[in-house]
Amino acid sequence: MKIYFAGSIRGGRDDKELYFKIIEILSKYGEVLTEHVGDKNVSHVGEDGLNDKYIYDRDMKWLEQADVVIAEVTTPSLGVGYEVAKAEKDKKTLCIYRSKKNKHLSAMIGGNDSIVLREYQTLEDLEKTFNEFFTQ
Ligand code: 6IA
Repeated sequence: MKIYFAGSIRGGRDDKELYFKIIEILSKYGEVLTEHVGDKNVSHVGEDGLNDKYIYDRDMKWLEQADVVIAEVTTPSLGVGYEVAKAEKDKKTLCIYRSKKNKHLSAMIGGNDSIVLREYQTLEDLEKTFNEFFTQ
């Protein structure tokens, strides 16, 4: 099982430690192709020394290879939105988010029947969500 995990990079790195923990949980279900998303050393400017064309080509290749795509969409990110739009065409796609006061999820995700959308607050919630998602 190849898993593409998407999370904000230039959209903001507030949740990078959470992404790391999510990737740890996801690793129980398969190979996470995008471990750098949870790398604490990757700042909002991205991965050191890699140019945008290299990153785009590499990530699109991984996205094609992936069996499932899981996106953490609490922090709005153009890149994550783009990846979800590509993935939903032909892959099982799960978007996870934490609802926050005065922050509303994009209707392009919230109103999208092509993806599975699950709200969560704790990692225990996520464990259950992933269990369901991977056993369906
Ligand atoms: O728009 P964002 O940067 O927030 O998009 C984040 C999403 O796009 C993630 O799910 C990644 O898979 C992908 N992505 C975007 N930028 C990068 C990146 N470095 N490194 C790895 N994945 C990325 C950015 C640029 C760097 C050369 C300074």
